Amino acid sequence: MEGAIRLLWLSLLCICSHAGLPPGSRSSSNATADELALLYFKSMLSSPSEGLLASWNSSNHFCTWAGVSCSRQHRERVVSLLMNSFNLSGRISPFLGNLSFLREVDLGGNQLVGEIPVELSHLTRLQVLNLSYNQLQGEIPTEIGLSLKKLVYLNLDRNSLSGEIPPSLADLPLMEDLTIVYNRLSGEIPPSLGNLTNLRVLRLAFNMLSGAIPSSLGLLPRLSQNLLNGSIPPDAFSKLPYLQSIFMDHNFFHGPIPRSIGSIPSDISNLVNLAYLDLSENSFTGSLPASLGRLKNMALFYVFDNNMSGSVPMTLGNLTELNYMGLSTNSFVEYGAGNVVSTNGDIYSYGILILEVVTGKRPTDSTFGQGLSLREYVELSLYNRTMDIIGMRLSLSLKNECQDIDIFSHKRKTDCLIDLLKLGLSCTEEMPSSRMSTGDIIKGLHAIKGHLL
Ligand SMILES: *[C@@H]1O[C@H](CO)[C@@H](O)[C@H](O)[C@H]1NC(C)=O
Ligand SMILES: *[C@@H]1O[C@H](CO)[C@@H](O)[C@H](O)[C@H]1NC(C)=O
Ligand SMILES: *[C@@H]1O[C@H](CO)[C@@H](O)[C@H](O)[C@H]1NC(C)=O
Ligand SMILES: *[C@@H]1O[C@H](CO)[C@@H](O)[C@H](O)[C@H]1NC(C)=O
Ligand SMILES: *[C@@H]1O[C@H](CO)[C@@H](O)[C@H](O)[C@H]1NC(C)=O
Ligand SMILES: *[C@@H]1O[C@H](CO)[C@@H](O)[C@H](O)[C@H]1NC(C)=O
Ligand SMILES: *[C@@H]1O[C@H](CO)[C@@H](O)[C@H](O)[C@H]1NC(C)=O
Ligand SMILES: *[C@@H]1O[C@H](CO)[C@@H](O)[C@H](O)[C@H]1NC(C)=O
Ligand SMILES: *[C@@H]1O[C@H](CO)[C@@H](O)[C@H](O)[C@H]1NC(C)=O
Ligand SMILES: CC(=O)N[C@H]1CO[C@H](CO)[C@@H](O)[C@@H]1O
Repeated sequence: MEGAIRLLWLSLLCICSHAGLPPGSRSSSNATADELALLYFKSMLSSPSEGLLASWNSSNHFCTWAGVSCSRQHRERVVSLLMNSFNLSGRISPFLGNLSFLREVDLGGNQLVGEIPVELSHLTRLQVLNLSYNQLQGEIPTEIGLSLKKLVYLNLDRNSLSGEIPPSLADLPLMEDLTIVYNRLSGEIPPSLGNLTNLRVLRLAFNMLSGAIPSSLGLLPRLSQNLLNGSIPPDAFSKLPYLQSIFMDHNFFHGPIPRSIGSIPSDISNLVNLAYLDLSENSFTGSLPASLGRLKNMALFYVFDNNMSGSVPMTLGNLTELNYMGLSTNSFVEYGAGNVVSTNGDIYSYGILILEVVTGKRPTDSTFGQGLSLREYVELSLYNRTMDIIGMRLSLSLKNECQDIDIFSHKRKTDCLIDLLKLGLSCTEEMPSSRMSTGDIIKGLHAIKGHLL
């Protein structure tokens, strides 16, 4: 019965729409243009037992309707429509495009179907558009890029959008966050996206994108799990001062890691914000650039499952924020124990790296005559000569701090260094099976960091 009434009601809506009057509106001379547009917008939606849409009725001013906010200066003009997770189903009405003062539209997390109406491109004041987590289909209207010049945030995540990424999206100079993960986009990434110099987040993973990466593309954050292949252009990451994460894992990228990932002019420090660099499970070759050591904020660095070689640069020891590092399944030269390649070797290298960073010595250091290895040196001196084995640089900074900071903090730091050395020792056990697992290393590092804070 209810279904039948709904059907009748819907067909009535259609008739009304054709007549130019939205359902439930007062006589059009009374309703403002924005109220009418909202009523048209509502007429194409439904929500279980009306839900939050129940408040969209004529006994309340439309500026008080759930999700609607109006401008303070222009009283009858709607500036934001925040209806995330309102349980809305139905389609997005083209009349939404009449709400020309809108700055923010969030319809994410509903069950909307149909296409993105091209009329949204009339919303020239729009800064935020969130249509993610719906079931929208069709192409991304090119007009969005041509007209919405103020757009800063565009999220179309988890829909069923198809076609290519419109190159016009590169004409949105203020864009900071562009997310179109989990759709059915195909074709290549438009080279022009490299012009979005304010872009912090570009997420295009889980689509059907293909082709090589255009050399003009200045950044490639979070490009994980696309069907992308090609080598990364040498200057790929050079001009993106705000870039925080690069996820390019699970693709078909090959060739050397671009030098520009780590090439930061000492004063400008291009990628100084980079915290996550995941290049794992590709086919990268070549060695790790020493300049990676300049990415001071790096917390995660994964290059496992590639085909890289050479030695792991000492400079990685400069990455004081680094909590996660994955180097396994490459052909890196190991220090000390021959050149056996294995996942355990990865842990060994990491352990040696820890010992190197803390002691400030290399395994080849002349201190280790008579067959004494770096590991043995640390093992022998760990408890009674800690300050001797802690490297010059670290120990200087500890001593300096000792002068102005309380002694407990100094002791805590020394204890942490001892813990770190123990971790290094455990990772460099002769028998691979006695070495720590990656999980335990991470736990250990977290515990150490916890002590320091
Ligand atoms: C419609 O407008 C007229 C005058 O323009 C006013 O008298 C009347 O109260 C309004 N009706 C409603 C429902 O706002
Ligand atoms: C109109 O909205 C108000 C506020 O949410 C609500 O209390 C009232 O029941 C609604 N009226 C109708 C006819 O749905
Ligand atoms: C959405 O629907 C679910 C189940 O139908 C309900 O639990 C939830 O409260 C609804 N949310 C809103 C915002 O109406
Ligand atoms: C409102 O939107 C409809 C549908 O896009 C359009 O036909 C109409 O011209 C618009 N009205 C105004 C005043 O912009
Ligand atoms: C956009 O919508 C998604 C899905 O509901 C939500 O997770 C996300 O936080 C929203 N973005 C913003 C900026 O509110
Ligand atoms: C980037 O912008 C400049 C100037 O706006 C333009 O000349 C150039 O063609 C654009 N690059 C791409 C790849 O679209
Ligand atoms: C890795 O590199 C070696 C030597 O360059 C080559 O023979 C091998 O096929 C490569 N493996 C993969 C998986 O690319
Ligand atoms: C980074 O580490 C290397 C080798 O450990 C060292 O020579 C260099 O001075 C360090 N750079 C900075 C900026 O700390
Ligand atoms: C203290 O260091 C000496 C070498 O200087 C070493 O022989 C001795 O075993 C160490 N003691 C402990 C308890 O590790
Ligand atoms: C593995 C893969 O997808 N390879 C493709 C890389 O791109 C070239 C040209 O675009 C294709 O020919 C390959 O098949």
